[in-house]
Formats: sequence, structure tokens, C-alpha cells
Amino acid sequence: MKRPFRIAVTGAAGSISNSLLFRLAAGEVFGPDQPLILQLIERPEAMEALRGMAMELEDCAFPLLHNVRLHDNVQDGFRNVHFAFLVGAKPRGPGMERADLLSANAEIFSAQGRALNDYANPDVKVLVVGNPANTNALIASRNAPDLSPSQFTAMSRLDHNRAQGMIANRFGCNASDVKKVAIWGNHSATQYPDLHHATAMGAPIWPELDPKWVDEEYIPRVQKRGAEIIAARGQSSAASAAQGAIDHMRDWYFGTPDDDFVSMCVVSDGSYGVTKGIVFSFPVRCRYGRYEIVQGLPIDEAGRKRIETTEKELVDEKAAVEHLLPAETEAAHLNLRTTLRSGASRYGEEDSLDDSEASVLRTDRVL
Ligand code: NAX
Repeated sequence: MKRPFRIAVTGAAGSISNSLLFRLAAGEVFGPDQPLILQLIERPEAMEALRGMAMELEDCAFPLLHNVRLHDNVQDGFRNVHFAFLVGAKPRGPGMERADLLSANAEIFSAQGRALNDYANPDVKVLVVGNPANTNALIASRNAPDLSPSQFTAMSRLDHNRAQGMIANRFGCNASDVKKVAIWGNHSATQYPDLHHATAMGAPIWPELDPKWVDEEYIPRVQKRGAEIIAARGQSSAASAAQGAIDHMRDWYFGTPDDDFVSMCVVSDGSYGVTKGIVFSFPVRCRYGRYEIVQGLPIDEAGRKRIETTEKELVDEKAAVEHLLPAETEAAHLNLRTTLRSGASRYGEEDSLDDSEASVLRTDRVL
């Protein structure tokens, strides 16, 4: 039997996790033969809700679920983890400006970056879902001097899937027949969903599309889909966000198909002229646990302008949290090469799978 992967999930009692955890435990991310230990992290106030979640996980009797550990702090929660889903974040409160939201989350994610640096497996792969996801990922990465910036990513896969699903709907085909859509930039309303390289059932779709429909209907709809869902169901996307997180991590780990690419927010290495050192969504291909930004895609004038708009938003976000970005990690972020780490099978000497620490609430204590 394989040794278990340790998976940390923050915000584990929240809505996205309510879908994500069960599908993780069922083997949908790391495969049907990969045992898991879930290290679930919540705010102290939410530990009771988290215990409820752990009981439900236990009640599923998942064969792959080796253990569930509940933590109210990231130091214990990130210990020896191979993968981390950073889902929990501070939501925007009434009257809160975007800058306030950025700095409230900046504190959370700088502490999480430090804890990942100090306690996680050195090959940890990190996916930030909690908003503002791109800048949160940058803050975490900049606070982890011993990890590579390429180990930190943020999620634009939900946007990518939305972009793909809407095209499938328009062309009357299955979503899996739509390939090579791309999301550029921020996971926000400035993102640029790009159809220039997309195909449906193997044929390029751009010649079939009315540019007015793309500009005035399609792009705004993808950009504002989150708000459209909140208006319709009174709650933000949860199951589809969990699906995006599953797809992102699965493809990072197992690789992308040869005839397709996916969108991931990664630290910019200057590809396509995008400012280095911001976390920006690019089309990427993954192989052997590494990702590589797809190079050489033609970008037209209108696309270039859209990329500049979303890039500027991320540069401004970075400026707003500059005081939380340690100078010592700047060079690593500005001189990034796409030589990325692979593998998720490194186990620390001390990783004895011992669950006896006092800080761990074992699920059998709550039953
Ligand atoms: P919920 O409010 O349902 O759950 C969030 C959970 O995080 C809560 O249980 C809360 O106690 C916990 N939490 C907050 N701060 C924490 C901390 N410092 N440490 C550990 N846990 C903490 O939100 P949910 O709907 O699950 O959404 C979670 C995040 O995903 C939000 O920031 C949301 O904006 C973001 N989203 C990101 C998306 C993306 O594509 N990148 C799409 C979906 C979603 O909007």
C-alpha cells in the first residue's frame, strides 16, 4: 500500500470545503489508490462546526481516508503536508474597502506562508482559493523563503471551467470537446477569458464567433459569473469552486492532456511581457508535477489591452501589501525560472504518522 499523502485544507468548515473534502477523500484528486491524511484547519470559533464535518467524513467510511486531524492553528495544521488547499479567508464585510480586504487577508496569508515554510514538506504544492486569491498567494509565497515561488499557485480554474462550459453550451457539444480556452490575469472582474486559441471538436472556434458577442456578452459574463450566481442562489459558488480546486490540483499532480492546456495563477516570470513577480493567470501545461507557461500564443491588440488592465490591477494590489512582502524573497520572485519541483513523495524523518499530539482533535474523541 502507498504511504498516505498529508493534505491541509484551511477554511475546512466552510461551503467550498463542504464539497471539496468529501471528493478529496473519495480519491478524485490523487487517484483511487492513494491514501490520505486530512489536516483540517479552522478558526478557533469554527472548531465545533469542523468537528461536525469530521464526523461526516468518518461516517462515509472512505477506504482511502487514513485519518482526519483537526487544527485551530497553522503550525500544527501544516506539519509535513504534501499539498495545501488554502480556502479560508476573511470575507468582505459591510463598508469594507478593497484595500481593507487586502490587508486583512495579507496578515492571514503571510502567517500561513511562514508556517508552510517552517512546517510543511519541502515539496509542498499550494493552491490558494481564498480571495483575493492571486495576491494572497503572492503574500504566502513571499513569506516562505525556503520554498520555491513555483510551489505557490492561485485558482483561476473555476473561471477556466466557466469559460469552457459556456462555449460548450453555445456550440452544442460536451465541455470535454472544448479545448485551449485561456484565462489571463486576476481572479476578478478584470480577468481576460481568451478564445483565440480555443477549439471545439477539434476545429478552431474563433472564425465561427461574432466578435461583438465575444466582447459584449461572453467576456463580461465569464468575468461576472460569480456575481450572477450570488444573485440567483443567494450564496457564492461552492460546488463549482470545489470542482475547480480538484481539477487544478489533479492536473498539477497528474499532468494535462497533450492536446490541451489549463489556466493557473502562477508567479509571472515575465512571459508575454507580464510584470515579473505578480501572481497572474496564464495558460499552462503540467507534467511530472511541474507546470510550464504555454509560450508563443499570438495575442491581438484588444487582448493585449485586456491583459494590461488585469495586470495593472494586480500590480496595484501588490503595491497595497508591499509592507508585508519581505525584501529577502524579492530576488527569487523576480528571477524565476520554470525549472519547477516535482514529486510529492518526500517524507520527513520525523514523519511517523503519530497523531498523539495534544493539539490534535481526533475524530474518535467527538463520537
Ligand atoms: P465560507 O465563508 O463558507 O467558508 C470560509 C471558511 O474559512 C469559514 O469556515 C471560516 O471560519 C474559515 N476561515 C476564515 N479565516 C480563516 C483562517 N485564517 N484560517 C482558517 N480558516 C479560516 O466561504 P467559502 O464559500 O467556502 O469560500 C472561501 C473562499 O473562497 C472565499 O474567500 C471566497 O471568496 C473564495 N472563492 C474563490 C474562488 C476562486 O475561484 N478563486 C471562487 C469561489 C469563492 O468565491
